This record gives sequence, structure tokens and C-alpha cells, in this order.
Amino acid sequence: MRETEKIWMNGELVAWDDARVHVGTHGLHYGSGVFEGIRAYETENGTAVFRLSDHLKRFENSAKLLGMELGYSVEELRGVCHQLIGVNGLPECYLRPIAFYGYGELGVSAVGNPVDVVIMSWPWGAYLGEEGLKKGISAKISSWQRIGPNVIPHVAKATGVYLNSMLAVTEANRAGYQEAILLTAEGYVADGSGENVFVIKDGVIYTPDLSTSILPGITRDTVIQIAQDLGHRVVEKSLIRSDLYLADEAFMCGTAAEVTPLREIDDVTIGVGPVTLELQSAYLDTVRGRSERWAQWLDYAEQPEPTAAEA
Ligand code: PPE
Repeated sequence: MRETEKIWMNGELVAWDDARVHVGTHGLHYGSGVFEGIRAYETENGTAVFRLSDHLKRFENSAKLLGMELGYSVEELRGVCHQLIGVNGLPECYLRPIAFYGYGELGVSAVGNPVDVVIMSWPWGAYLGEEGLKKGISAKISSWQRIGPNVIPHVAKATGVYLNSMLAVTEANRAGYQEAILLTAEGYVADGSGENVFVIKDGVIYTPDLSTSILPGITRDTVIQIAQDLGHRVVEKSLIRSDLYLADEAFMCGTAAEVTPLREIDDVTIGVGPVTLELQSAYLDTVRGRSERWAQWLDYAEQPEPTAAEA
């Protein structure tokens, strides 16, 4: 990862190298944390963070599901994100808020442990490669099942949950695929290791509904709204692996992955289709502030006051 100047940690801006924790940190031992992934894009009117408040509300909900007190409001964290973008001077970046049970007691119960809250920002290019965005990626249905709603709340973007994703994507990468798609214990299509999944069949766009063990993706919600606005029919329902193999088109989406076509699933070629490319370009126009229709989703960094010479 590319280092930047500062990291915000428990209320203070600290130098990148000084943002450290003790090895006795609860979150390190038990994965007891929650996090977010947010992108800020360069637009004609300066840097804009995409759906910042929605991400921070999900952060707050994730913490609530773990019984964790963040100690900062959404509005306060929003201010921190803007401050960090300013001090790190990045026109485009990925923001990573993370909160975890800290150093206090060890033992699985988190009662009495302090909570550390941190926000990092750094430049992060195309998650699945520039080539992946254009030509699509290959994915493997994982032999690992996606965690169920009564295992760990899948609605929470919790750090420990990502062991599930890590096993799946590592297995897929070792087998020569770029991503993994996880099914639920019942065999329904859930998520990629870090993305939501969509298929297109006979002109209709399908994606697993929120009661399947998926992360309620903000990009998923964005894509659904954009697609409907463009006149497409979007159906949220349970999908099985055959729906993937028989799809006319398929894609994955997420903050990091944006809209990435699924060119191949297991050994079935799907290719890259027109609806996927239409949605990808509409999504990129939206996040880069080129679409008036969705201007409400862009949270612009404060513009510096014009200097006397410019005014
Ligand atoms: N499902 C999973 C399992 C997931 O991790 C993500 C985001 C999504 C769906 C899409 O959610 P959203 O970003 O709100 O549209 N994954 C984040 C972390 C990736 C990582 O490697 O770290 C992300 O895209 O930022």
C-alpha cells in the first residue's frame, strides 16, 4: 500500500508510522472490529467523497451489531474524513475507518475493553486491475460457504467476517481465478470476497436480496437505483449457481471494485455485455460528478477560499 502523511487515531492526527497498537489488542486476537471502505474521487469541482454519510451510518450499525460504542457521531467522523483528505493532499483516495476492541483485558468477552477508532486514507487504484474493469475477471465458486445470519451478522462489515472472504479469495487465486463467489449453506449465491454480485438474463437485472447472507452494499444500492433510472428492470431474489452459469451477463460491484464485469465463472465463459458496460460507465460518471441526476451522493471537500489575487 502507498503510505500517506497522516492517520487519524482516537481523536488525533498521527504520523503514518506512529499509528500502532499493542499485540495484546483484543481485535487482533478475536477479529472484534468493524470497518468501512469509502472512495473519494477527483471531480471538476474538487474532491468528492461518494455517499460518505451512508458509509458512516453503516459503520455505526456494524458497531451496534457488535455491541460496540464508537464514541463519535457520523457527523464527527464525516468531518474527520474531510480533514484527512485535506492533510494528506490526495485528490483521489480510499478511506478506511476501522474501530476495534483495544488493549485492556484478553479473553473473548469484550466487556471492559476500550474501543480504538482509526481512519486511514491512501491511493488505491482499480481493485481487480485496470484490465479487469475493461475486459472482466474470472471467478470461482468457492468451496467455502458464506457465513450465515446466525453465525455472525452479515449485515455488519466486521473484521472477523473477512476470514471467510480471505479463505475464499485465496483458494480462488491459487486455482488461477481472480475472485471467489460464495454461496450460502442453502446453496444461494451470496457475495464475492469483497463485492456484491449481479446477473443479467433476458434483459432483466437480478441480484441476491438482502436476506441472503450478503453485505448490504452501497454500490449495490447505487447500481440498482441507476439501473432503474435508466429504464432497466431490477429484481432482488435468491439466485442459484445455475443462474450464474446461464447468465447473459454478470458483474460484481463494490466501493473498491466499482463495477467489474464477470467474464468467466468456473469454466463457463460469459463475456462482457452491453448492460454491464452501460452501468459501469453510468456508475463512473456518477462518482466523478458527471451526472447531475445523482449529485446528492457527492460530499465535496471544503473548497479553499480564493486568494485576493484570484478574486
Ligand atoms: N460484499 C462484501 C463481502 C464486501 O466486502 C463489500 C465491500 C461489498 C459486498 C460491497 O459493499 P460496498 O462497498 O458498500 O458497495 N468490500 C470493501 C472492502 C474490500 C477490501 O478488500 O478491503 C470495499 O469494496 O471497499
